[in-house]
Amino acid sequence: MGVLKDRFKAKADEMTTEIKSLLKEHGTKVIGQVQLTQIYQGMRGITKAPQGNEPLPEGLFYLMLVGELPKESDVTHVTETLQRRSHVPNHVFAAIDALPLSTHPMTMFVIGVMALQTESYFAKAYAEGINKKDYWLPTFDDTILLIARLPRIAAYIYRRKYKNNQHINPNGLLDWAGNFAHMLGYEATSFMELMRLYMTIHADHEGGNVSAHTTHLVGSALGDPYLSYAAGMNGLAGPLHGLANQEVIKWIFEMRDELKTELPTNEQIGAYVKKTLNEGKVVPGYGHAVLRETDPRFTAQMEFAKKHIPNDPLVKTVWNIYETVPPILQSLGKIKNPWPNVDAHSGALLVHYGMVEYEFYTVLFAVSRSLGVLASLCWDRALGLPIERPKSVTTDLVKKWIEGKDEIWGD
Ligand code: NMX
Ligand code: MLT
Repeated sequence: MGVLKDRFKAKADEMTTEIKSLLKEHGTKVIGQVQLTQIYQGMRGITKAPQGNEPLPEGLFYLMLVGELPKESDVTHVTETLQRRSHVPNHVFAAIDALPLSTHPMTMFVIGVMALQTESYFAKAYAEGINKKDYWLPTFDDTILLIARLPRIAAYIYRRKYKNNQHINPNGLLDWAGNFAHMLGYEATSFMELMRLYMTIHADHEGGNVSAHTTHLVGSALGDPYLSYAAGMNGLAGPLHGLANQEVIKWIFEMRDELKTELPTNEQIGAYVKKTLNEGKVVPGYGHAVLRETDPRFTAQMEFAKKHIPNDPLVKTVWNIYETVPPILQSLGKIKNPWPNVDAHSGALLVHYGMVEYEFYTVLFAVSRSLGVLASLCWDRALGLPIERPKSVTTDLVKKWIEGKDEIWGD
């Protein structure tokens, strides 16, 4: 872990100095205006983060921690660091085993993470009175251990719930995502490649999405990485966020059942979309709070499918839905982004390789998301970011402010 930790520390020190000097010189500069609609619409559009790219997930993790593209040896170093720390204590499995098999996999997953919280270095160090300038150190150690262990917990849940409790030992020679595929029970090279892509593209999406923001928020109260990540994953389990990936496949399967065809025509899809909307439901996998175009992660998966499985009927249906849905959503006149998001494509790829248990899909998203939200948490601690506490006002106060009778935006 030494090299990664040293490089992270060096970067964090540099950034701390830079931020201090920025604040000293420009601390009172106004960076933008907040409109009333933004407050009522979830505080979006206020911050932006740079985009990443698409290497092995370990490489992306290195990039998010160190801020530089890794060399091959750096990626290998991260892989080996994670491999050496993947042991999960038995009480975590016992906690999962205590739940009925009918429990949703995301509930099992978050309970598994919470059971693992017994291992938190940060919680122990805080109880022993750690100096605040050193918070980042046990946060970093927790982060590495948690990321190393999550695939094992997730695979345990999958094999327990869907494969008669027949578990598969880790393969210490494989990379993080490849080993995850192996423990899930999928040995095909193409599935391992899919897992590497999947784990990379779901890792991060700015800091404002529900799971990242929740992890940051809970971490801002100095919740350790286990508490913070588990909270974030409870956010991911919402159907408008990460659970949308299961909803997409469920929706397509229901459509195929109702229409009694494996490959519905665009006309049939259009009629089914209108029926969904008339029933007051959302079309899962479409729309986004921030993006205003086809999600590049959808396109990355489409490219993967074009290369590996272009004739799969479910994949073709996903592409036909892509042709059909946007004009219908657009015609409603209220949807800001009628294009598909990351969740519109992922399930069809998994089904192709035999992973048909769609209730499990959000757990895959969660394992990947650990890379982004935990790298961010290391940065939060290294920069000494404060507790988050947005001002909260009533609609009565807003009305008085509009009438000029109250001042609500002061300190
Ligand atoms: N189907 C039907 N209605 C929609 C959809 C959709 N796919 N997307 C947005 N709308 C509605 C939305 O419910 C709202 O209706 P109303 O005014 O009646 O409340 C209206 O259009 C305006 O919403 P927007 O401002 O365009 O979208 P918002 O930023 O509020 O929501 C999502 C973004 C992603 C929550 C929304 O597009 C949605 O519910 N999509 C379906 C669920 C989904 O795919 N979520 C996954 C997002 C990606 N992820 O992984 O997290
Ligand atoms: C995500 O990856 O978290 C989704 O795109 C949702 C978002 O960014 O709000």
